[in-house]
Amino acid sequence: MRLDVVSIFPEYLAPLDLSLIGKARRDGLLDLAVHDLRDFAHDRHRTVDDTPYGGGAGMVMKPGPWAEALDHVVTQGRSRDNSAVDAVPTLIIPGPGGEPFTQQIARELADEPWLAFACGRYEGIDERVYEWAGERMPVRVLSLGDYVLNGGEVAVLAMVEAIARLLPGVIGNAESLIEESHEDGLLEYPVYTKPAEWDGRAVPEVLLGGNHQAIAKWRHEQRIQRTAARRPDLLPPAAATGGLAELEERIATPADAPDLQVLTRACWAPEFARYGMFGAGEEDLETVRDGIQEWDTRVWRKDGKLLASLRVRPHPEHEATWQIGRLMVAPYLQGRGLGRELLSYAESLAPEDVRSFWLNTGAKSTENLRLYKKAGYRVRPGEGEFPGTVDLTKRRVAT
Ligand code: JD8
Repeated sequence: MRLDVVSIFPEYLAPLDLSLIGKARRDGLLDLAVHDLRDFAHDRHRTVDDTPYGGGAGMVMKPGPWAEALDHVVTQGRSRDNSAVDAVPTLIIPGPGGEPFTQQIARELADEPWLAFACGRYEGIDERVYEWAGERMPVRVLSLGDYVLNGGEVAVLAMVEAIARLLPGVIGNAESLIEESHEDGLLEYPVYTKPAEWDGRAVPEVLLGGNHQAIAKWRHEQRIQRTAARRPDLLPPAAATGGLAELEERIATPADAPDLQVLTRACWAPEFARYGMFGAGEEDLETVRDGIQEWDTRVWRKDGKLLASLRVRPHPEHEATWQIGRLMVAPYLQGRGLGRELLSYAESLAPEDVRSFWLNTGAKSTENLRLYKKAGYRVRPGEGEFPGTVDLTKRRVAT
């Protein structure tokens, strides 16, 4: 990735020579150039600012030097090897009034081959520079947060670090990128290291037990609790306020098949990790559509996003038996009781003549098995409907 930064304080960007970003530059993963705006002001005092039209405090940055500096960035960037003759950077102009910079935007910009950053100072840059640049390259005005800085440099330092660390090879083990705050909408879990006892304070027992499933479950719950406590705004409505009632329920149609396929794969991924087989997650779109035809399939959405689903039907081989399947909750919503709600709702859809309920799940799907047993289901002896699975049944209690 090529990065260009223009500032009247180029030394402000010196921290980008350090640490992982500095190493990425030395390893050729990042081609970063910093330009001094004053090099493009040709009067004796290399003036880059002047008084604001309409009066008021402070000074405004002149358009001329900016246009010349950005022209230079484009020309110099195009002169680099294997650069297209008409290549242009995406220009990022930090400003307190800009679109909030987020992890999502960092991910988007990390896919760009060339970024340029314009660091303003004083009261800001003459507005005509934004228009001029917008006629030549994509321009995004981004804000670091709802507070006022003296210039764009600090914002550029933060944005470059947030973007560059997502580039392949910059962070040692990319694995660690997955469970970070804001990566999947949840804050990170608490971390501990030796000694196990410090200042009379112990490390949580579960972390010392080596049971990776239990550790994963504890960490996921910690992330939910922290997010609910510190950033409830990050939690989707259902999680924040509770329950399916917050979501729009509909009977699924073939149009839901693509989203259902995605949700199924997301929910079956852990199964894949356990069994090395994807089960339902391998279904192609046609099979998903057939499923929607053959079963009464329900979907729950919020702002159009598919967050949960289930399907039910009279069991084709067992008399007066209600078959329940594909109880699915979006991974980042799991652990909040929605699965329990889906199960009881699936049972409530059973016609009067049903006398028992039928489920199937992975023989090693501990969370699912715990949920179903808690709801009164018993595992039927022997292998279930599919290899590596078990069937569970429960007698219907007359209500
Ligand atoms: C660029 C000039 C200073 C801002 C008069 C103070 C970003 N989250 C953020 N807060 N502040 C900035 C930011 C501030 C800047 C410039 C970014 C260029 N200033 C101005 C308007 C009020 N002074 C920012 N990203």
